[in-house]
Amino acid sequence: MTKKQLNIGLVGYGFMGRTHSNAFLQAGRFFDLPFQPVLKAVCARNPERVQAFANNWGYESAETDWRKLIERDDIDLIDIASPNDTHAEIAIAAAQAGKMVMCEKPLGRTAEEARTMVEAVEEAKVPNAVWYNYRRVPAVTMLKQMLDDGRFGRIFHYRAKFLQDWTISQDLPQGGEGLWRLDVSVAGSGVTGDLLAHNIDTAMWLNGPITEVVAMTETFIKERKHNLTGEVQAVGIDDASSFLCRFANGSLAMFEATRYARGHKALYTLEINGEHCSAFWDLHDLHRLQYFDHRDESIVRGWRNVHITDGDQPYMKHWWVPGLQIGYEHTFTHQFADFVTAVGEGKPCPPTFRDGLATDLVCDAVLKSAQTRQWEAVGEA
Ligand code: SOE
Repeated sequence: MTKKQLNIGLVGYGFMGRTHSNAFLQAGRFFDLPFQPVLKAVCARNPERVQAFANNWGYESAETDWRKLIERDDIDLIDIASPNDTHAEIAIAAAQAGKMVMCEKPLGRTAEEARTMVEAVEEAKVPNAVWYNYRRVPAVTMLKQMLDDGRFGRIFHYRAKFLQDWTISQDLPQGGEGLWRLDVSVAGSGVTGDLLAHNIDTAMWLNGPITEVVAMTETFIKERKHNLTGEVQAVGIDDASSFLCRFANGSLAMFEATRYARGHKALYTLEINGEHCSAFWDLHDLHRLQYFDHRDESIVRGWRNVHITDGDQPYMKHWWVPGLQIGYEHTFTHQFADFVTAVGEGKPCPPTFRDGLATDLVCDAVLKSAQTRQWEAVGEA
């Protein structure tokens, strides 16, 4: 029997447009989905380049105006992979047109913006999700299962960081394609919304809500030439952002993100310490979970280095044979496969827009605390 189609309209063809397109192509090949994903159209402003992207990835058509994409009757799902300042307008229009919506992180540039997006998808009752892909690294998903099983007992500490080094040069301009992450009017914030948001999303998924934060941020390079105006302009983003916080479950945490950690390209690590167990995970070694269980027999007690490639570990039965690894791109495939499966079952697929709002609320509290130099409460999603 041929499956009903799920017709996708992608907005944006940068790095994230590629990760999402790859997921759309792979998900139905490796997972038994209730619908057949179809790459119906891709939309971006430059007509030649959007057509070239469509040809390369197999999109049936190309558009240059996202409003026209949303008006099309043959599109079921709008996927937003364009810069942060476009998320809200596109998502709200898509929801109002009755389309399912998936959106790159962070959901909004601010929690206020994110809330308008939540209201739109919830009012329209359309399936929605935010691409916080790191939840779907098999080792991270397995850690979630182990925590939910209660193995760790009471949780005392959580620790996470995300370090990069690509903005250290004073000569790097801000703004425009590829560099909009440095332009605060487009991005909303710097590493807080771009990197810490990943840490926060995973942390709240694993360990529950964050209730209050105290933070510090720094902008190391205060002025950069703007690619669009050609003028040297003040830099409004945070280059580094660190915070302490409390979770609702009583545990304490430390988070740190920067783009000024020479030698680190995408060093996302997390650690959780509970009454019985601890675990540590590192994106640069993403298929491994370091795990310690104090209840092990004392003479052999120690850190286990678990290689997550076996069929009974999350997602792995869909891939190769035990022992063979998968990578970064698979996290997007997992998220899309889960999303399509949930649509088939009429269930939400976390992280939903409301979960994305919860992360934006923590980001807002972090940025506020860095200004006030006080503890700040996190608002309710
Ligand atoms: C920034 O360099 C970036 O590409 C983020 O925008 C992504 O969300 C992160 O996964 C990798 O780093």
